[in-house]
Amino acid sequence: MKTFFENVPQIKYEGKDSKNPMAFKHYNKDEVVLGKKMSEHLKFAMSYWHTLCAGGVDMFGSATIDRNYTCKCASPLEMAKAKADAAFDFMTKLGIEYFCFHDVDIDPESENLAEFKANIEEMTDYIKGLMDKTGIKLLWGTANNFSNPRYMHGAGTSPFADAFACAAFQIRNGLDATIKLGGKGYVFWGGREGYETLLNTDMGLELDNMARLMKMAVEYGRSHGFDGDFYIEPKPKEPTKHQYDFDAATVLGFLRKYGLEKDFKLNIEANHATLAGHTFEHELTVARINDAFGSIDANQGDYLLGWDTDEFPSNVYDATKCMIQVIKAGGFTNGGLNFDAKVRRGSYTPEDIAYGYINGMDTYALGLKMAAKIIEDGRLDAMVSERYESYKSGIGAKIIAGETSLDELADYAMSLEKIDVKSGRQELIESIINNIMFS
Ligand code: XUL
Ligand code: CO
Repeated sequence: MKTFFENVPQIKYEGKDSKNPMAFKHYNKDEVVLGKKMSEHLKFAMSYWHTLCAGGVDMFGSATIDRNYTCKCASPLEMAKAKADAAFDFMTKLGIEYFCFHDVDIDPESENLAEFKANIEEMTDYIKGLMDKTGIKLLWGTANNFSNPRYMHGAGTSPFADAFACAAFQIRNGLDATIKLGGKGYVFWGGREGYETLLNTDMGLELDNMARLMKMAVEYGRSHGFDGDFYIEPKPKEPTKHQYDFDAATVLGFLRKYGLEKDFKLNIEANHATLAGHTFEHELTVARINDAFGSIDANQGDYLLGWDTDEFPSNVYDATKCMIQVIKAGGFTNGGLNFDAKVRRGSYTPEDIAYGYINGMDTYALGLKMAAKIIEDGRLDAMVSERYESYKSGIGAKIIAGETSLDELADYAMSLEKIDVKSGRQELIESIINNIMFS
């Protein structure tokens, strides 16, 4: 029988000189980098929604990608099962060990909530069978609390309690599914948790309610055996004008205000970082230094467009800077690297999806190798450490130890004949990085 990814062969590592488009040039899963296999460092995951569901619809045009996984005459559940077969076929061919999903990605949605719940139970049974057969694992699950019209004003932050209750229903399903499939993560991405105008919005109540819903989710999850991490995935805007989970720093403030920081970590997405006016590296650093680094949604935006283009990552510099942060954070524990990325609308064949993943995985394999080279070289870390040398002795050491006062510092400043402030050496550092990467 014809299968969706029939033109995608088993993808093997052939090395950097290979010209085979259906082969990895850099991702060699068993190769050891900094004492760990590449596959363990990277923990690649497939996003079910972009890979199996997105049809290429945009504001000006309809779907370009055929998403019929079996005869169009099939029932919604038969279609969902055929889609799951295609998903596991694709992951097996690419050697991707994890996947991530929203409830509605795997499950024919129904306005009859009892039927919706029954469908997800049937589909998770089916997917569990595929997981057992292939050894592929669930990285994280989530609920799509943003597409259905009932969430037009938000879900956990909706002014309408009925919509809030529906969000709770979907989160319970999402958690049940995640627990059943052994997932170690559950994501909250607040797609419509924000506002269009403050003129009709009670921001205080909406944020309190969002926290209430998250607390209920934690209580439910923990009492039903979920021992993984809850994640918030920051994003500043789109679809709403302003989203409450604006960026990593904003989310940390929210988690701490409501006492949620023990259960929640951050899922940092590259394109969301750039939409917030930050680099991906910045958001990862904020998460890391606050012990909140959890997982990654890997993709990239377009420098000229102000929305979430979710392109497959191909920028090796960004991947390198990302992997430096991942390594410094001690690597992934429950999290991993989910390709929240889609092919362009004009790249409408199943093979294009494979090319996207192959290049995305190769980009991160290169990023990992480059990050390891930069760390092993040691020059960058040494320069950073030297830059803060003044805090290792004298008055600087007293500042760090909390053993000085404003009075003592002011008198010290007045006694200085020469103020010691050195060059930042940015240009030199950038040339050293190029030298390490391309030597
Ligand atoms: C949307 C986005 C989501 C989340 C999961 O921008 O990134 O797909 O990753 O809901
Ligand atoms: Co995402």
